[in-house]
Amino acid sequence: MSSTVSYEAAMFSANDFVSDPCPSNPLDQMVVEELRLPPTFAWGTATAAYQIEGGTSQDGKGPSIWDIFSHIEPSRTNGENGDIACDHYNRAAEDVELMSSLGVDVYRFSISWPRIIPLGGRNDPINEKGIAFYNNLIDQLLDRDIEPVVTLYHWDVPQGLYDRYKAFLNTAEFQADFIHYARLCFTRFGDRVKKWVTFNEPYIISIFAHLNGTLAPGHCVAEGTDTTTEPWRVGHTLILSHAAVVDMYTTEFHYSQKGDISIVLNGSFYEPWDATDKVHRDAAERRMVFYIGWFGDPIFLGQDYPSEMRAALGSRLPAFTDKERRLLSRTAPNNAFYGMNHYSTKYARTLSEPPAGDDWTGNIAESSVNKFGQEVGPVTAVNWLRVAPDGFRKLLNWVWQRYHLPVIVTENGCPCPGETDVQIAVDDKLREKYIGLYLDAISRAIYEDGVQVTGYYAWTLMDNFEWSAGYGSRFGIVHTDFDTLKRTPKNSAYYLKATFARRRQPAT
Ligand code: GBH
Repeated sequence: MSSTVSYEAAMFSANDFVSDPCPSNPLDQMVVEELRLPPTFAWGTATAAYQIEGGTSQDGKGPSIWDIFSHIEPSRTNGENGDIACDHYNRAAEDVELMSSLGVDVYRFSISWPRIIPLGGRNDPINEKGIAFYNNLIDQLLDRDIEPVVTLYHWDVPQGLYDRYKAFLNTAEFQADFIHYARLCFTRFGDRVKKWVTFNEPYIISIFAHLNGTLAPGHCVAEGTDTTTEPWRVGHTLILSHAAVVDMYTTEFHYSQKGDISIVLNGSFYEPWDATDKVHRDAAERRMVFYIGWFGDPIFLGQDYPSEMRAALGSRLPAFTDKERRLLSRTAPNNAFYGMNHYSTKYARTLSEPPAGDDWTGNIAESSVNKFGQEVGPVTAVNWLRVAPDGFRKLLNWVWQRYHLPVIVTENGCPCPGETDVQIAVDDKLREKYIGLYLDAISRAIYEDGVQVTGYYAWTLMDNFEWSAGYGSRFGIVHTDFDTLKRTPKNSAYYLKATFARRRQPAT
């Protein structure tokens, strides 16, 4: 592997860059080489139901926790909500056409659970109109030779289940309802859908929704919830519900449908805040174990939680029963791929004083600047997202060495400054460069490091409802005008089409 890129020239702050990019900023020194990718490598775009669909109570859809979260206290979502979003529910045909014109191989989308089971539970009525929407979408994609990759859960649990038993906080009830919902999806869509993702980003569901409270349902200390144990209970529920659905797919559907199923884990790569000091090197490693190993070890290795977590969290971390351990060891080999959502790299440092009662990191602080004042990479339109392709390559290696599964990059992308204005948005050189560099990192991981990486899905097809940032942060390769709902491809969309054509040429 190549040595760590250093960004000593990074003299600007986030704000300087946004308003007045420095002509000699280190981004200029990062050069896209357009390295080759395998001819079979698949590229696509990704979205999530609540972020794009709108039609929030159309045709019998029930409310999800996001409908309620964004309406009860709009300050939590920049005063905005997903009532209309991109109105994809009424414009799916146009969006499929758009993807077809961009030449995507794959479209990763999520199903809105309350659209097809409005109240969510295993004894609740099914909404055939919701099912018809996804049937049409899948058929339209296949008509255009676009492979549907379907996420069962991207953060929008039916409010009905939250009201009944607090959703993820009740492991047995949630697992039973999720199995029922997943079985309905496999039965109705599995003849045509051959790649399934159970959950998008269990870490975010556990920590951001049940500890920080920045995402729905917004549990946090201020709301009076027990943040010392809730996130770990939620994580436990997610792991066991994933495993139960993999088991069910394997025994009931795989022989006839022959699809692949897995989960999507997100995570940054962590560099030590001071690479000369072992305590900080250990901290960087420990941060990834607490972030990724938390879910990856039980799900992909069929093991208990990482020992570092057991040691640090004690009884805050639930125990797996013998029966649950058998489920995990039975299902681990059936995870067909590792779904990786990845955006950026951070520094990790050990804290000298352990923080108060509910530390969830393994006693670590994160930052974008290291001990020596070096930035981990040039900033994009958001401070947490730095351009750091070497970290991406290292994370691909880390995941490959730990889990030995082919990786699909199920999300990657960035927002650029000033993108509300369509004129500025279309000229998205920063995104183009970010994508170009990250694809080079994949090429190096494949050809120089021997990591299996089989696909890349750009996050996201079009600017959409970016959760707590509302419509304020734009990750699309297509610009969305939220007044007229007009879609305008940005240059990065055409770049993706062109670069994959160049990179995937068979060797001569
Ligand atoms: C993904 O999550 C989601 O799957 C997708 O829906 C979303 O639109 C996309 O990212 C873009 O954000 O301010 O330092 O606390 C990525 C997980 C969680 C990463 C929130 C950034 C904020 C970092 N994200 N996190 S910080």
